[in-house]
Amino acid sequence: MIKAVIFDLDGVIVSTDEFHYLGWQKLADEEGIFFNRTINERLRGVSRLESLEIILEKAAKSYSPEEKKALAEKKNGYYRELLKTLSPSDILPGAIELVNALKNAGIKVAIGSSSKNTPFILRQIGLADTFDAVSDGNQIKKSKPDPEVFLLAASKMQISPGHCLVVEDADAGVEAALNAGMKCLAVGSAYNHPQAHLKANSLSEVSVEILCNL
Ligand code: B16
Ligand code: MG
Repeated sequence: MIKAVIFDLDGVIVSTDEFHYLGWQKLADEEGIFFNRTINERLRGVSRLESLEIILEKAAKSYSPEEKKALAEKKNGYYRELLKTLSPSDILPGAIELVNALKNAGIKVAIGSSSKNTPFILRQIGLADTFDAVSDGNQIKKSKPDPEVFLLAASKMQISPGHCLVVEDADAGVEAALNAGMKCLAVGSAYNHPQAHLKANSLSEVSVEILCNL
């Protein structure tokens, strides 16, 4: 039985994924590194520094740890500028309705995101006080597909992993949910993940009954 639902943030609650892409594309162009949307797909759910490592696979030169840190900070600056434009109208279709329906049914709700910008994003979209727990990139050592971010969310809510369901848009996130021993609803880019327990094109299609009957 599902007692808590843990929502990924980027790509599930709000589409900050395009802003990540624009930030990385700008950085890659400045460095003369080939980058495109196909490579960008590999960055979903992955931490900032791991994302940079994927981009640097195409670099002609090698970068020192200090240079990598500076590049990651530079991209984050571009990304944060774009995040300033976010507002509640950017919440994805069906997300807020599903969160409220779950809360009304007595099911706890949490955020489980790799992003260190999670608190800022939640403030921008007006959901800073909505969730029972927030577990994010500031609080974990290992990013998805490691289960740490979801296990932390479950422990903050005092719900055992077997009673949690994760909503994810990244293959790495679906794998993190499964590694945590949780059920998973795949949306967006993770729609075709073969091991997800359920899939949906949009959260507008998902009801509390569907989730609770998993
Ligand atoms: P930041 P999620 C993830 O968010 C993004 O999908 C991923 O592309 C990004 O690299 C990661 O957050 C870290 O983000 O640079 O803001 O710390 O999907 O786990 O909510
Ligand atoms: Mg995501």
